[in-house]
Amino acid sequence: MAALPILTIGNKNYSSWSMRPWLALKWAGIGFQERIIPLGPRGMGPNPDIVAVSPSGTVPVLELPEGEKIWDTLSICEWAHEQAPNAGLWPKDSIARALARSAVCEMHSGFAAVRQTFPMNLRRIKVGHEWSDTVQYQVQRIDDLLCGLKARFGSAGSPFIMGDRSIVDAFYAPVATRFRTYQVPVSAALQAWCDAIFQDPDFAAWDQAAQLETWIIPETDAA
Ligand SMILES: N[C@@H](CCC(=O)N[C@@H](CS)C(=O)NCC(=O)O)C(=O)O
Repeated sequence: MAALPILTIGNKNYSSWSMRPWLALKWAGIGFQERIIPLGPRGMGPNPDIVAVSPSGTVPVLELPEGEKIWDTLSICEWAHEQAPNAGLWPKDSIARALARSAVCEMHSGFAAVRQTFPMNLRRIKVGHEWSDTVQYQVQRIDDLLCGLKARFGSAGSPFIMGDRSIVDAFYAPVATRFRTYQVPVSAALQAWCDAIFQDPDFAAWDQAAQLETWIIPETDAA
């Protein structure tokens, strides 16, 4: 059997960047092995176990059988699309694809307030969490962005943003879990998309594994 690429990820409970390419690879039907390196508390400095396998010192990183390493979430998703161009990770229409990429890049380089105030923590439900106007503005932006794309480019029979399960869904799936964890109210349309993510079998497998992990980052659990 041909050697498989190895995706190194952080704890499934906490590592939002790791979840994204893991979903994209699953959705594209690309076989891979998985290696988990538990993340330490924030501010601890470079993790030597991650530095040993990842040029950027961050996870996720995908190591191809010939030894090449792809060390960024979006690059791994792009590689997955190139391996399986008919899987629907990007839409076929060029305008739809350009706007889908814009949404993905907006998450890749933005929404810092949402990410900081709502650290991903799949095992947790926190009632009474508070957030700033800036965070609320970003929550509304995410709601408008995803629902607007779905209204324009979604398909009637599918709950996903661009019709097929795409890199947009993969990039925003961790946000759906943040809204669940911190009980953030969203529009009915966005909630329907969040519920579709939670019911997706690949997401559910990740979530279940996260629930069973025993590593704990106390700082994130206390946030
Ligand atoms: N821009 C990077 C960000 C990846 C990232 O920040 N990963 C975090 C975990 S979610 C990490 O590896 N942190 C290093 C550490 O916790 O030691 C990407 O898109 O892959």
